[in-house]
Amino acid sequence: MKKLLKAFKRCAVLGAAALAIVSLQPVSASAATPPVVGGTRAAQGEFPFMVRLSMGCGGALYTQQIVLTAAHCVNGSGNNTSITATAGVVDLQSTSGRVQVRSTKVLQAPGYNGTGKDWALIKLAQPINLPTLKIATNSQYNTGDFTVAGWGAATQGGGQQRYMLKATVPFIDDATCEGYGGLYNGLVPGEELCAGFEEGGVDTCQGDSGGPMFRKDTAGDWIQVGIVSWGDGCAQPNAPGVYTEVSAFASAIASAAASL
Ligand code: 4AZ
Repeated sequence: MKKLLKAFKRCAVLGAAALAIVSLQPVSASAATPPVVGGTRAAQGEFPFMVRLSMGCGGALYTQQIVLTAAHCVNGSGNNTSITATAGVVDLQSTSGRVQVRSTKVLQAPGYNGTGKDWALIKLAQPINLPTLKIATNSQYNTGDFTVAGWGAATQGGGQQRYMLKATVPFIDDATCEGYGGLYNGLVPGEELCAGFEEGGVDTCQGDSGGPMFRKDTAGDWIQVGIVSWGDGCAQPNAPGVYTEVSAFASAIASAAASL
């Protein structure tokens, strides 16, 4: 089980590395029916905190100089100048407004072993002058409808995307999620949140990993409640997306960021 999950995640990152994107994800219900498009294009500037990472993952600006992403998107902790973060654009090929900054350090979640704790921080060489995304510090926003966004595959097994896609996915409670069985028996309820539609059709996918799942808070500001982590394929029925439960790690993330 753990091995399966790890293999899946590793595969996701390697696959994405070729083109480097994350995606939201429509999938055909069957060969005979038209594709269900679960994602739509994000507008330029709509999610200014979104980051595309060169290994083929997503992320979000936790501060202007620190990106919050998934632990399975990085190799470990320490000095690391090999990652490029791209921000400021929905079109990765547009040079207008695009900001690209290298990493200096990576901090993978303490205790990460492939199950749960799927978060990591990447320190950038320079701050990026764009809005940051605040993170949930308690469970009050861990239900409802969530927004997901990224440049990952738009169909299961498909290519990475040039333009950022977005979608809305509803919360699924832990018991329902574990009830899907298979890989979902490996859910870590205190550390992971599930979201998606029982019927499938809308989901995150390969290359969206590390990107944020977010919603509005009572002040009307975006707040990050999840990090794209894993799933059994993409947008299949009874196989929702699984997200790192950010509120469970808010203190650890803040301490780690202060140490970078
Ligand atoms: C991935 O491979 C991946 N459907 C991300 C999200 C989901 C599945 C796979 C959820 O990066």
